[in-house]
Amino acid sequence: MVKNSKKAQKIRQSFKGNSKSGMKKSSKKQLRKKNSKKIKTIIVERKLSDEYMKEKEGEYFGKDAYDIIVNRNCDVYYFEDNKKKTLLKFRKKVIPDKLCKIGIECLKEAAKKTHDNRGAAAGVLDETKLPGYAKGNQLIGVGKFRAAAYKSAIDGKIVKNSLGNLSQSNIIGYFDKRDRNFKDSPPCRLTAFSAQQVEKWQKVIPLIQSIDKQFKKLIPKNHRIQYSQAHETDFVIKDTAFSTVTINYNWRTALHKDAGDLKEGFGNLVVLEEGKYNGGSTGFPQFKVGVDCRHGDFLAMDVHEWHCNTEIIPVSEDYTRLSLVAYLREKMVNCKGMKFS
Ligand SMILES: O=C(O)CCC(=O)C(=O)O
Ligand SMILES: [Fe+2]
Repeated sequence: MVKNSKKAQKIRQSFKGNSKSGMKKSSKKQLRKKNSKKIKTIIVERKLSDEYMKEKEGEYFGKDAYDIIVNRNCDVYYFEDNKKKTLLKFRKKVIPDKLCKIGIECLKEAAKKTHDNRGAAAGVLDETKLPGYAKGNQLIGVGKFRAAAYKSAIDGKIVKNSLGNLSQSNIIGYFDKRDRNFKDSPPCRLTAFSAQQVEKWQKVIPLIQSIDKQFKKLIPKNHRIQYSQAHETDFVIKDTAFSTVTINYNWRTALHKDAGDLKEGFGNLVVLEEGKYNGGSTGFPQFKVGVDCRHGDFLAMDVHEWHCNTEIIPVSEDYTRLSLVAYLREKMVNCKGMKFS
């Protein structure tokens, strides 16, 4: 009988080894667990020209602009000049929940504060989105998403002040520019949040260290370069490779590349959530790939490639999408030897 023959035994064994349906429930579970940790590799290509992308700077891209919006662990690469380049690495739920909660608690209000300096990311200039002080005044040197100055309607004076649409985007940590409101402001300094809300700033540092840990693990080469440059000065967040963290509240970015950060560095994005919303995926439309980065997830991304967000669609009445981008400001190195106290 086939049942007891050696051949049948062999068949049964190979069935056990290769087929999921031949497995016991517990080993099926183990496999699922293993697979969920598995890192998917995706190879992408530049599908749209650089000229086209430049033309679209400051404009929004919907989810139909992407072939894929990933929501599981993956590494995304492309080949250029015979080299394999990393576009992004994405890891689900790697930031401890306790630190995420502290992040929301300490940073939500600060991120809500509007600023006019996010350039293309804040979208094409729109009269209704301009800062109050510029409304009703004649703008000078008007570009697609920035004006160079404005003429005061009260006294006719020209105020040189680069401005764009308001956005709920702020920075914490250190900054490598003087404060335009203070004559004697030093070239490198603490940001307003870190200088004025010391307790919250201190509480949030373990979260920033946790972001750094992921950065080091996933993109070690760039981390090494960025870390050593960051530690050339005192303007560095503890033992991390970061000088600064951008915090965005429920804000959809338009097509942009980040500026002011170290070219050899990498962008490190974490999202913290409250309530429910859909969308808000972070995408690279030139490569037609996006990422649905959610609460506690970590996304290492090449912020020097064009990126933007899909629309954020509220589900619950109140919701929070707080995104944190940790990086090193490149001019910080010019403040070698300077003390910030
Ligand atoms: O919130 C995001 O997903 C992206 C944020 C971003 O690109 C930025 O702040 O420069
Ligand atoms: Fe960005």
